[in-house]
Amino acid sequence: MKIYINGAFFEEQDAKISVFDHGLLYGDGVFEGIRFYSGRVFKLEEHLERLYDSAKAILLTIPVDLEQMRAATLESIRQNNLRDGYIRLVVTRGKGSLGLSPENCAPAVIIIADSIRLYPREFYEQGLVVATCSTRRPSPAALSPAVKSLNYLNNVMAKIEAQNAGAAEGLMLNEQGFVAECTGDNIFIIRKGKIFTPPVSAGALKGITRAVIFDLAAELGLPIGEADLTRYDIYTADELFLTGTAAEVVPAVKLDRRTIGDGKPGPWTRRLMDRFHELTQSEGTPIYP
Ligand code: PXG
Repeated sequence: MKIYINGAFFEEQDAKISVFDHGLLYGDGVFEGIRFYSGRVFKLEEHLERLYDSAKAILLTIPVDLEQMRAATLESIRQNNLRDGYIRLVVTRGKGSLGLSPENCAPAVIIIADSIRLYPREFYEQGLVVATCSTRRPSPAALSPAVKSLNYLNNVMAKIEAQNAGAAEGLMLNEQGFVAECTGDNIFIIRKGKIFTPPVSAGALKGITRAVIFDLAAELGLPIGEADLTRYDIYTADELFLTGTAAEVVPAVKLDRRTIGDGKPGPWTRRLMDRFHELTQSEGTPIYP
């Protein structure tokens, strides 16, 4: 595997960053996870835009411009001869001194292009089991949930909680007790022919896959909107599904031992999954000329 660090490619065993990197010391940095399908990168521009927006929000100057980042991303996939997989873009505050201040740091850009370990097929056919975590999403006053930062400890704790509860995913609430999202995925319910998802102000990441669902709902004539949701709204929904770059669109059939709808992936969820799959196979930025 060839990994990009600051303009050069390294074999995995030589792809190293400093122990003084503030990404390691403080989780100070931002990242993106991007998928590519059949030789095309899905929603590349949206991911790049979010990366630069996240960096701007934390006063991190990415040392390459967006065009160079796009070129380096595509080159990372080509260097590894991949047509289907996952790319992780990471920008850390870089090597500095011990101490929180980033003033002497030199930001580092890391690009890892890899094949992807997919969720088991039965998750898509039978639906996931979800459990509510006691770990809450941090308040937007602490750190905007729109920033995709390297600080994922909160999500990691929630993921462990979900696994300990025997669930594949964990539902995270915000400080007010409204639904925010899952540990690495956005959440949607369908009730009486309408789709709802929490607003970013409730602690949800502005997911790229989430935005695709808004487009697909419009295309299918399915009314969609943002709403503050409680666990009750999920327990009593007709359908439930999660979205994320890694998970794509995945149905969920249980939350906290309550069966959602009839306990099977719902008809609208299936249509959205099918259309999403078609989109991933028909659009995207070409990797190879
Ligand atoms: N919420 C959070 C907190 C995320 O990290 C999403 C929602 C979905 O957003 P996109 O843009 O991908 O539709 C994410 C992103 C993992 C993993 O291992 C998942 C993400 C990030 C890092 C790791 O499952 N998802």
